[in-house]
Amino acid sequence: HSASAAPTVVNSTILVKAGETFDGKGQTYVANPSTLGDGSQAENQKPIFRLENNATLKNVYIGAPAADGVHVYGNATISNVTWLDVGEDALTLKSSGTVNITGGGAYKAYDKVFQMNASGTINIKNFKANDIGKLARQNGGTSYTVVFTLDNSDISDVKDSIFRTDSSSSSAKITNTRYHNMPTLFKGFASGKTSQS
Ligand code: DGU
Ligand code: CA
Ligand code: CA
Ligand code: CA
Repeated sequence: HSASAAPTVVNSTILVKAGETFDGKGQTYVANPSTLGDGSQAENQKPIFRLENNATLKNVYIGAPAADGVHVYGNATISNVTWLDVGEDALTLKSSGTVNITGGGAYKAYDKVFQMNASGTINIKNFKANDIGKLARQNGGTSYTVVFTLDNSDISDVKDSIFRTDSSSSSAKITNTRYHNMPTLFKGFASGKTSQS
């Protein structure tokens, strides 16, 4: 992963409207720490991008500080988006939908990369992650259903797990993925709700 020259400093959240596409064309975006957040573990930071239903975000690098990354309301397509240094977290599903993440990667996430705060599906494919706490986490203590999938990816130096939930109805499937230095793939899932091949 490498990024282009001078980053664009984002002072207020960039809105990608329903059905629209934001193509960063390889540009790097960072948060203004005094308006969006400093990318620490403090909660309630603002996102750099807010995606409405069926929006697409592509060809974007998110540098430091990354504040609260990307917030998604409904379905979204995330294509070739790389978080060079994840902030509080990288992407949050804020209202139910399916998030398809293809290509790109996430690095230096003290805790979570993808945060599922609503029911739905997250499909992660052709992705790289290194030096992270968890790849995806359903919001702690919630019982709605989340479907997690990971395919053809490369995940390394993980502190906790790839997928974590507290919900007995959530499920996770990992296929064709390489790992290095990771304690466990799945945490909190009911028996029969996970698979790996
Ligand atoms: O439980 O809801 O970490 O969206 C406390 C909060 C916490 C969320 C989550 C997030 O789980 O703020 O960043
Ligand atoms: Ca959080
Ligand atoms: Ca970080
Ligand atoms: Ca967050």
